[in-house]
Amino acid sequence: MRTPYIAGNWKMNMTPSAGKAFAEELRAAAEKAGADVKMMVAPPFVTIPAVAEALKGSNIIVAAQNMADHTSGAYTGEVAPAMLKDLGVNTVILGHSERRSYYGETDAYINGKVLLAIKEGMDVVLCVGETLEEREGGKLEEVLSTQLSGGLKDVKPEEMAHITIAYEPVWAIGTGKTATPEDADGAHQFIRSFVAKMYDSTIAENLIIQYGGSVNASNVKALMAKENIDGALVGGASLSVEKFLPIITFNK
Ligand code: G2H
Repeated sequence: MRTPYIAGNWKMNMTPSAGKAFAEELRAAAEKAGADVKMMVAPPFVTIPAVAEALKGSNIIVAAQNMADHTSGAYTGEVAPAMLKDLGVNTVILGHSERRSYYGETDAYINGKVLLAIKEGMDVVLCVGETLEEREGGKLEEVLSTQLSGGLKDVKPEEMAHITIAYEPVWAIGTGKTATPEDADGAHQFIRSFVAKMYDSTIAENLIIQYGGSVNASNVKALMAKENIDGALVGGASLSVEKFLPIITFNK
């Protein structure tokens, strides 16, 4: 049985004060509703301390949206794993398509961060997904295979318990277009079978695969009903409690 894992990726939204107020409201609403899923929010770096403080002692995980590929030193503008861990942050999203497309992150670069996060004892949400052009060109499986084998290179079988995969078709991100539950499930099934080939069937069966791309209150149930969809990485709809609460309570 895979525990549903619902995450809110705030992207470049929420100042520290807005994030604190939001986190307090979300915590109260989730507790009142008896939300029964693994929950995570990923604020921007500067908003993390305020949110971590507001969520202290709750069952909502605070994650980072990115991380440096080095532990310390002359890397202007970067944030090291130890800095995150000092704030109680032990989870990091890596390889989001916005990082890949706007900031040129390659599979090899992302892999360096994945390996560093694991070495530092952190959990990783590794994002993969194809563009519309790639999907229409019949390249879905090729793209996913490349991103998975590249991103997970040298990750040992026993470390896979620290990895969550988020499948985010680029064409569905922030566009209001969602992959149909069938399309998403097909991609998730491919990811699971690829991981079974890279590792083994037990690791693949235990792997949590989140879907991301315009998830909202109206489509979450149909997506989560699919066999291979174990959670959601939610962007836009994670920015208001009114929109996020129905997602984290989809199973109530
Ligand atoms: C995909 C997702 C969250 P949105 O990027 O990572 O964002 O739900 O706004 O499409």
